Order: sequence, then structure tokens, then C-alpha cells
Amino acid sequence: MAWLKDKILAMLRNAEDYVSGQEMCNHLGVSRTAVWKTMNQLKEEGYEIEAVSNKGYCLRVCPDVVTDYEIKSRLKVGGFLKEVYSFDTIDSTNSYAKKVAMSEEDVPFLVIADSQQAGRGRRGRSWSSKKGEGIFMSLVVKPSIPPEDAPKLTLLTALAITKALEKVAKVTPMIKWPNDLILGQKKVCGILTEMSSEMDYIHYVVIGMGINVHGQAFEDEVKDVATSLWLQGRKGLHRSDLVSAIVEAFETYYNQFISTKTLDAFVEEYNARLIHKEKQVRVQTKDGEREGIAHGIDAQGNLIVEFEDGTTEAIISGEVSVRGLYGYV
Ligand code: BT5
Repeated sequence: MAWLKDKILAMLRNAEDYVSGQEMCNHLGVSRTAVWKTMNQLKEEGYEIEAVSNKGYCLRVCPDVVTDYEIKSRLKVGGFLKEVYSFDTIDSTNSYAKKVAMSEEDVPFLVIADSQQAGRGRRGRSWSSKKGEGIFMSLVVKPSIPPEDAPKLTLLTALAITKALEKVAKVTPMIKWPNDLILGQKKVCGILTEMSSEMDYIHYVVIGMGINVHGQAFEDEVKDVATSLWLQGRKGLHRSDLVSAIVEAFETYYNQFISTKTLDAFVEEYNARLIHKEKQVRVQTKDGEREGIAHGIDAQGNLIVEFEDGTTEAIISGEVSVRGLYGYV
């Protein structure tokens, strides 16, 4: 009866007042025993559900969990998001998402875990993913856009997460092109976009998001770089609140992008968030390091940098260091 959990949670969550057991049975087409058993399971998992005779049930307290049913109960699954797969622990949500994406036609779907054993960053780097401390999730889409446009999804995702963090956590992150969100000069979120494609056709895109929520201390290797919402003074957040706000914001950005096939409408918003706009940056590409002033992104999502020799270039990808961030002084 695991499927009942999200339905019951959704009914309790959407109710203005108490929901009677009979109403649940009628609505869900199950027995009273099934409802009662599911309620007990939810209570064991930390949901505080008040039961009052002649009135019914009321959800009082919700634990900070990222189970599929918790997330489904907050989002209309079958609407934009077609499925949610959740894990207590996993190697990497991106790796799992890729395996599912090969056979699963119904997209977008979400893979989320409470911890990762081998969370991945870009170019073989790792992502610290301690149990219960963050959001580790991957959204899979199959857009009909040219493969070279896929990196634009990273930029849209950065905007969507920014919107959601503003709404739920009441913080205003800045973006470090292309895939970091910054709070208090440190990294609160990273995005890893991976794709399977042919020359002119995308099979799928996996957008992995790592967001530090409750972490109070980071390992030595990342402590100078990383921050969390907790460390920025945002305590007591529910990760599922953030997850549903991110998916909702992503839906809006994604749908607009897919229908217009251009970033035009987002460039201004992105540049207003850019932490290195009109600042000195150091660009590392495969050809070496150069310094210049970043003027923002163009409609291709490339970073426009005016170098010290007076030339201006659109940087397609590469590492950009921003003075004052992550030990670049
Ligand atoms: C990223 O890579 O920022 C992309 C991170 C994506 C992680 C998500 S979690 C869900 C999904 N499943 C995965 O396996 N991955 C995705 P990059 O720009 O390469 O940054 C990696 C660098 O950030 C590391 O080398 C560290 O310096 C630093 N770092 C590692 N863990 C961090 C953390 N939790 N918070 C902030 N910085 C971290």
C-alpha cells in the first residue's frame, strides 16, 4: 500500500481542516483498514497526524524527508513531473537517472536521494553528499532541441533554483557562471548537466542538482568553498518544500524555453544575478589562463569576457575564477 502514502499525504496537506477516514476511503477507493494502516506507518516515520473522533485526521507536523511519496504529495505527479524515484542512499542520482533514462519514455522524472556515496561534480570531481544534509537530485528531460543547446538548460536550472530558494528559504543567491549558486561568497549549490545524444538528436539530458541545506560543517577539502542554507542562518527548512518549489520553477522556465527555443527572455534576469558581472575574472581554458572583465552572458549562454589585451570573446565553457571567491585573491 505504499502508493497510498502520497495520496493520503496530499489529501491531508490540501485540506483546510480535518479529513474524515470515510472521505479518504471514498476518494481513494480503499478500505478503512488500509487508511488506518497507512496512517500508522506515516506516524512511525515522523509525521504527526492528529486523529479526532467525528472529525477525522489532520497533518500537524511533517518530518524533513525526501521520499518519493513526500515529494509526490506536494506536486501533481502526472502533470509536468511524471515519476519520482527516491533512495535512502545511492552512488549518484545522475548515474541512476542515466540508467533509467535509457528505457523510460515518460519524462520528466526525478531521482532523489538522502545521501550519495559517490556524488559527482564536473570533470571527475566529487560532490560531498552527507546523509540528510542536502538535496541530491536529478531531473531527466528529453527536449527536442539541438544537442549544442543543452548547456542552456544548466543556466535555466540555476535560475529556477534561485527562484525557489528565494521563495522558500528567503535568501538571494548569486550565480557563478555557469553552474554554481553562491551565498555569502561560498557555494551553496552546484549543477551537473549530462547528456546522451547523437550529432543532431538528444536522447536525454540529466540535470543533477546538489544543494547544501542543513550542513553545519564540511570536510576539509570543501570547507573553504562550501556553505549551506543553515550556515547562512536558514534553519528548520524542509527539503521537500525546496524540491517542489524547484520543480515548479523549472517547469515554468523549461516550458518557456522549449516553446521559444531561445534564451533571449532570460539573459537579463541571469545577468542581474551574475556575481562576476563587470568584475575581473580569470578564465582557464584548455589553452591556458587569461584575465579580463566579464560583461555577462549572451543569448547563447556564453560568457562575454573582455581580456586585458582589448579583445572580447564569448567563452563557451571553461573554468572562471572570480576574485574573492574560493580562495582566488
Ligand atoms: C558541480 O561540479 O558543482 C556539480 C555538482 C552536482 C552535484 C549533484 S548532486 C545530485 C547529482 N548527482 C551527482 O552525482 N551529482 C549531481 P563542480 O563545478 O565540478 O564542483 C565540484 C567542486 O565543488 C568540488 O571539487 C569541490 O571543490 C566543491 N564541492 C564538493 N562538494 C561540495 C558541496 N557539497 N558544496 C559545495 N561545494 C562542494
